[in-house]
Amino acid sequence: MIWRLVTCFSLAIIAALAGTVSGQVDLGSKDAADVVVSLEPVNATPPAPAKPGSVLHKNKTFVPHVLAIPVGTRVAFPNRDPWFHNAFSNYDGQIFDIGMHPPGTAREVTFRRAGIVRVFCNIHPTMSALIVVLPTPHFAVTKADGVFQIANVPPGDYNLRVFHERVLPEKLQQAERTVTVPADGLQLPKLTLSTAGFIPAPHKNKYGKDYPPVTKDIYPGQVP
Ligand SMILES: [Cu+2]
Repeated sequence: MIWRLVTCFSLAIIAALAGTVSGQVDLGSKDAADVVVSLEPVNATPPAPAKPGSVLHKNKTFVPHVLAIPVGTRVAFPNRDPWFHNAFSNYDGQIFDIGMHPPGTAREVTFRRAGIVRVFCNIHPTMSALIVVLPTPHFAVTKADGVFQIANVPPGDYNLRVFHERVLPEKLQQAERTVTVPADGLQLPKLTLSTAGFIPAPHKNKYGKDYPPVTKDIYPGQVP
């Protein structure tokens, strides 16, 4: 009982010593959504992830388009459409393929390596998502106004990193910096990123081939 009280007291102290890190990203346009801002502890091992994540298949769209998770997180792919979907990644963040995925069911994948996982559907070429797997539980994804808040950050030194799919890797690297977070949190100066030089490129299907010119939805009972 005493130990339980001591533990509760210790957790209360840790919570009291954790602050909110907030700021805003400027992408040079009205839409500054889907920028992932993360704080990686310089000298501490981050705790294991707790909550599973999810990426829906809905209206032939992955929702959300950008999901940020700590390493080791399980992500479900529930299919909320009346036709089959698929989710796969052939990129080096983590290679996976959940196969033909019927309506009303969910498949799960655990992401065990930090990196950017580019997710596509092998049936619908317009579908894409990004799963940003981070070596830290301290992160946020911006909304359209670019504002972000990372709550419950313990005081200490952190590497601040950013990711956005239309910002070139060298520019993302230039935006990295070390920040010291005090016990009462930190308001960061505006982070300005540029999408200049980005050229969108069509992706291949899971066999590394171009998608067929006409894609057909596959309903339960149909032979793919
Ligand atoms: Cu699909």
